[in-house]
Amino acid sequence: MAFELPPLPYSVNALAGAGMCQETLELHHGKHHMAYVTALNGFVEKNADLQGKSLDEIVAFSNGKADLAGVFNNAGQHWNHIIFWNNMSPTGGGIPGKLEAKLIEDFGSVAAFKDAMKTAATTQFGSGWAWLVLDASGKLKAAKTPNGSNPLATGEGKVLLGIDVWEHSYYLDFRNRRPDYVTNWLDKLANYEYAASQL
Ligand code: MN3
Repeated sequence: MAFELPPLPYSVNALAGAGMCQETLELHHGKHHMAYVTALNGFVEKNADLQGKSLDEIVAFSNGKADLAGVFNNAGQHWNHIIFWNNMSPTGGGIPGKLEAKLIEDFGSVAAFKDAMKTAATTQFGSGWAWLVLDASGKLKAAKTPNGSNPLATGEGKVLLGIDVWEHSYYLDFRNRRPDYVTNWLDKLANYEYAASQL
């Protein structure tokens, strides 16, 4: 069965008041994410090794294989964007008590957590992602990956939040100011209810 573009969990103009305009979402979801899904389905159609595998299995199978780099990039980006849409909310920014306590325990404070995420996001050179993950020892930490990679591929832990720092995610709203996009994302767009549900 072919992979499909999931619908956004909110309307296409729902995040405009929180710093992500309708045009950004239309292009990012309807064009960029759609292109990853279309490319992935094209690879699966031509490669029997990929057929019948789940998205997670395709990411794992193609990870590190030079001849499957295109498969990995597009499968990874499909996986990453499914999380990304669920990681945002028109009423984002509020941190549930359970998650807040864990952030304070592992980062020292909510401000230190946000600083760690901003550092990961702004030091990712070029395109990629910043992540909040729960590592194997049960500790929350900030991580970053280039291009279409993710913590599923690197084994860095279970994802609670992923911030897309490809320019297509912020250029219409914040131009070249990635730090401002990330600060706004953490303060106004982040769906911490979703993150807490993954604990
Ligand atoms: Mn993107």
